[in-house]
Order: sequence, then structure tokens, then C-alpha cells
Amino acid sequence: DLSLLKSKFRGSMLGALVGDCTGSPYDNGDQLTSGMKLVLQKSFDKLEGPPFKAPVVQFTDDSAMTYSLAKSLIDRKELDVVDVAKKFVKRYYQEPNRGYGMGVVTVFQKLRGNKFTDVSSPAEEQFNGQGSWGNGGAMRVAPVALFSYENYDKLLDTVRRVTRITHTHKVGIDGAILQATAIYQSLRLDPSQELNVVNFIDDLTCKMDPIEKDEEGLGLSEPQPYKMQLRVMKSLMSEDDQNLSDERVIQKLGNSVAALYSVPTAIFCFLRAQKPITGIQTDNPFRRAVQYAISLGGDTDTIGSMTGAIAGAFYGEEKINSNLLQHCEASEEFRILGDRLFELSVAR
Ligand code: F2R
Ligand code: MG
Ligand code: MG
Repeated sequence: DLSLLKSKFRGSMLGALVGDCTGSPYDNGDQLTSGMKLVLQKSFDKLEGPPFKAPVVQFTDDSAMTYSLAKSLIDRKELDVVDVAKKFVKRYYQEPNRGYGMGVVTVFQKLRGNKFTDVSSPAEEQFNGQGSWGNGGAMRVAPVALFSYENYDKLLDTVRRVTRITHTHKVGIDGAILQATAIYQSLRLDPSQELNVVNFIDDLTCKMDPIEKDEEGLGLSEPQPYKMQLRVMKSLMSEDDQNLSDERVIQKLGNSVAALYSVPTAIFCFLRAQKPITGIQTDNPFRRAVQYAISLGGDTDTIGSMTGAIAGAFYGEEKINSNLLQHCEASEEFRILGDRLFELSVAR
């Protein structure tokens, strides 16, 4: 059904934007108090309610980089890493106050300094040559999952190359792969059927196994850390809803700027929100997923955005409240980017 698939492409781009815009006001690294969770509930209620005039809710670096990446794939019709790097840097210097990661700014400065003659070294030099394991690769990856809809090997290659512009630590790259894979799987599922959570996690685990095979020598405490997080996720999903406090989820999966402690959390939020969650009052499962992700605190814009991109790819645009979209900066542009990516990778 091509119209459903088109709606899913739009849904993933718009979901990424909505999660970023609605999550950014709570992005101070802390857990949300019960009072803040109530503010979050009321804020969603208001944004989804009858139209009212207010300044748009602004997006942050997550959506700025997602936009640049989508635009480059659409303009070039293939991955051109120099063009992506130029677009990232241009946008950063146009609007440096969008809440970029502390480290990634050095990459932008070096890229501008070498006039894009070397787009590899700046990221490789980060953190004394370790590279960044931040979630900056994963947070912007939705357009790659859409662009590579037809071909999973192309997805892997494209995610790796585009992530390496800023993030070269294997855990940063594999986090982007896991996020793109979750979107890739969600695009293929029928939202009118109940999602089989165990199958969804097992499919992710099978795909991550070969990707994490060559991790010896990286000094990681866990040889296949994302597979480990997927195991934890599966066990949490089997627990009784009443016992699953936010504190336990944060302690088990994390809510930080590290890809390892945020990408699995986003996937978990999407999966858990298939069913009602105590304290989140809505019948809409897309909103439930994003609101739940934000309510876990920590890196709220990014975990909200990654959850939104996966949930939007599963449910499609129809489940994203149109009043809420009106309040998010650049939502029309993100819808158009979804359409262009659809034309490029499916309709073509
Ligand atoms: N920067 C933020 N949030 C901070 C608060 C923003 C506030 N609202 C404001 O407006 O000022 N958010 C954005 O950054 C995250 C994505 O970051 P990215 O692109 O991965 O950047 P970076 O700098 O590469 O990594 C982030 C931090 O992770 C730590 N880190 C990464 N690799 C490391 C390594 N190998 N060794 C040690 N530390 C490492 C560093 O602290 C990095 O600064 C998103 O949340 C986005 O929204
Ligand atoms: Mg941000
Ligand atoms: Mg963030």
C-alpha cells in the first residue's frame, strides 16, 4: 500500500521533529519531577487541543542535522559526504545556538578550517583519537533509513559513512545503525495489526549480531553492548507494567547523551507505548511513546526525537496530531522532505 508507506515516510521525519521540539524544554540532563511530568502532560494536551496563537516550539541540533542530511540525500540522490559535511557546518555557523554537543563543534571548526579537503580526520581526532560515542549520529539518521528503504546493505554502508563525519567511535556508529534499523523494521510493519514486541527485538538482535562481532580490542566492558541492551529491553518488556518504574528503566537502559544509553531507551519507549502506560494520559500511541520518552528525563530532546522517528515510521503521519504539528517549527518542510525521500527511494 503506497499511500500508507508515504504516510510512514512523512511520519518518521515529522516524528523526529516533534520529539525534538516537545522534548527540548525538559533537556537539562535531570530526571523529571512528578510536577514536571504533569507540566509535560498539560503541555501536550494544550498543543494538541484547539488552535491557539503562540510562537512556534523551536527545534534543536537534532532536527537541524536531520534536515541537512535529508536535503543533501535529496539534492545529490546519493550519499555525498563532503556535501553533507558542508551542510552541517553551514547550518551550525548560521545558527550556533541550537544546543549542539560540546565536542562536535570542534569537528565543525576543523572542517571549516581545512575547507572540506579532509572530512575524515576531524572526527577521528575527537576525544584523544577515540572518536565520539555521543548519540549525535543516531539522532539524525532517520533520512538514511528512508533513503535506503529498499536495501539493508545500502543502509548499513550509508549510516556508517554519514556517521563517521562526526562520530568514529564504534559504539557511536553502531548506535546509529541500531536506530536506523529500528526505523527500517517499523516501516515494514502494518500499524493496524498488533506489533509483536518479542519478534521486533529478536529481529534487531539478529541484525546487530554480525555488526557487533568485531569489537574485541575496543576495551568495552561488554563485547556486544547493544545486544546486551536488547536483552535487557526484552526482559523489561516482559515485566508487569505496575512494577516498571521510570527509575528502573533509567537505571537499566539509561537516558544520557551516550548512544549506548539512549538509542535502546528510545526503542523501548516505542515498544512499551503500544499499550497504556500509568501516568501518561492519552489514547494516541504515537503521543504516548514520545511523551513517555521525554518523561524519562535526561537527554529528552534526543530520546524524544529518536522515539518519534521510530513511532512515526510505524504509525504514519495520521497518528501525529495536526494541531501539535502546527506548533512545531518547520513541520511543513519536514513533511516535504519525507515526500521527497519517498519519491527517491520508493516511487522511483
Ligand atoms: N548538547 C546537548 N545537550 C546539552 C544541553 C543543551 C542545552 N539545552 C543547551 O541548549 O545548551 N544536546 C545535543 O548533544 C547531543 C548530541 O551530541 P553529539 O552530536 O553526539 O556531540 P558530541 O560532543 O560528539 O558528544 C556528546 C558528549 O558525549 C560525551 N562524549 C562523547 N564521546 C566521548 C568520548 N569518547 N569520551 C568522553 N566523552 C565523550 C562528551 O561529553 C560529549 O560532549 C544530543 O543530546 C543533542 O541534543
Ligand atoms: Mg538537541
Ligand atoms: Mg539532546
